[in-house]
Amino acid sequence: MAIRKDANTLNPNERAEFVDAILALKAAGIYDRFVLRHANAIMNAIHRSPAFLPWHRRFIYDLELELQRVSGNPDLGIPYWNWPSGEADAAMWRNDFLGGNGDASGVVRTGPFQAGQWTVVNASGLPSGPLMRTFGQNGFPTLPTQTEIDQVMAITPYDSPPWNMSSSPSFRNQLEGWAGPNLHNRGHVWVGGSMLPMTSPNDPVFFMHHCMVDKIWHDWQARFPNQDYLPVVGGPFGQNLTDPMDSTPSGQIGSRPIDVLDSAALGITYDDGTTIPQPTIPLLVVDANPEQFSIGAPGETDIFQFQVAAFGSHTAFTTGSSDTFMTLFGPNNPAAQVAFDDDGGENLNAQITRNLSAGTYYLRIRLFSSNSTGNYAVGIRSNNNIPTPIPELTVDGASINAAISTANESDLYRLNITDDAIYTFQTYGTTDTFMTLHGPNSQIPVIASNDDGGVTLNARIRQQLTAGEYFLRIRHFSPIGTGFYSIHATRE
Ligand SMILES: [Cu+2]
Repeated sequence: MAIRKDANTLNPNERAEFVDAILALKAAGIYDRFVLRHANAIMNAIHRSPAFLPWHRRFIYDLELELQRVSGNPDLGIPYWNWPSGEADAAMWRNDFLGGNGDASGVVRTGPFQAGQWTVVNASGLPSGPLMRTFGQNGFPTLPTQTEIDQVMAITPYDSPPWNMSSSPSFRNQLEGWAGPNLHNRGHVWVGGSMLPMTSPNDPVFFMHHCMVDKIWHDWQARFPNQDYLPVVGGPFGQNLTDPMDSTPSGQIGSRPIDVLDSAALGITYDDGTTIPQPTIPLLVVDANPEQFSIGAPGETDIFQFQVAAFGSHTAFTTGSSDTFMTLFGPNNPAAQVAFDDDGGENLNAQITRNLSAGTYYLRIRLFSSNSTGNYAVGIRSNNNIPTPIPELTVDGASINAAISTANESDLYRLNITDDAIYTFQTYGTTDTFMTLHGPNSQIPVIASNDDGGVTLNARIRQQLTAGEYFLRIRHFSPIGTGFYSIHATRE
């Protein structure tokens, strides 16, 4: 659990622990890999765009995990540079912490990162001289004030078209500094020197600066729990909620905005006790009358949950005159996107029909335009009153050949277990299958799950089971993947 503190309030031991951990990562070559990850990312993919905040949240979080590892302290958090708490005279610029401003030619000659002890790297990773700082000399003589931070904290929505430096109204754009009082950009420019180019993580203050940016976003999320990351869809590739954020080799699975929206889930806390309260999510009852809700503020998203008791076709829909946009997540995972829709229902209403396994699902509803407000009604209906027969997989019997034929599909199998014994369930073929085992006598409780325990990318679960009815669910590891597989069950 990272505990992130105001950098200007750390005690000498905490300052030494942070500095030693940074120096250890530098000596191991790990620190410079972070510099290159930032320097070699595409400028406009990670700045001047919605992914600015989630990309940098992920970036500093990954460094924090490395700091925790080398220090042996699982609670070590990156300190945040609380801009209003002091300028060149602030405690963080002391000689036992970051060192201070550069000399007349900008060279840092004090503290642990001074010339001769710390060498910066260029975008190719080659040594390129000492750390440089020129406090307040590049057009911004002062740092952001609390009043200016509060002013940006009041802005909604998260972001808006055209999703760039001209977006307005946009919390992201003002926090980044292309509009409004200028928070993030100003910090880089105020420090100057090594903090100006894309290699700016060369100066360890970069991580404290972005920790402050991240804290402001975190506080804003707590203040506006119904304001979601935007765009969900429709923005440039790399900027939408479930896009990979960076097309360079450093941007891989796990680096989507949706993966980092909840900093509490990443184990991050702030010393002033700000945590994001978990709102209670209204429950929609399947086959009940649609319920009325409204989007009262531009950019707002309403979140609902509903329970599917048994596998079958279900339709989530809205009615009314608003142009709604709907995204469905689950089962049992509010971040696992199943489908989204804009105008699949009556007129401009959203509607999603899918075969759903048993479990809890989450529905997020917003208006297509992030600038409008309006009323709508939402409902969930089950389409098959006749239960769909679930294919039975016979232990030590024939394999069943099947396919994941569309994105997000999952196949369900029934197992009739008559003896207490160890059983093995396994897929075969070239598809990267993912398997979950549920039961006994219910499709909901998860007993085991597996991705690649079988041959190559196949899934395999070996489990002791008592007599009863069990269910196996097979999906593709990737939410958009499809392919053929066969499934087989054996008993030991
Ligand atoms: Cu950056």
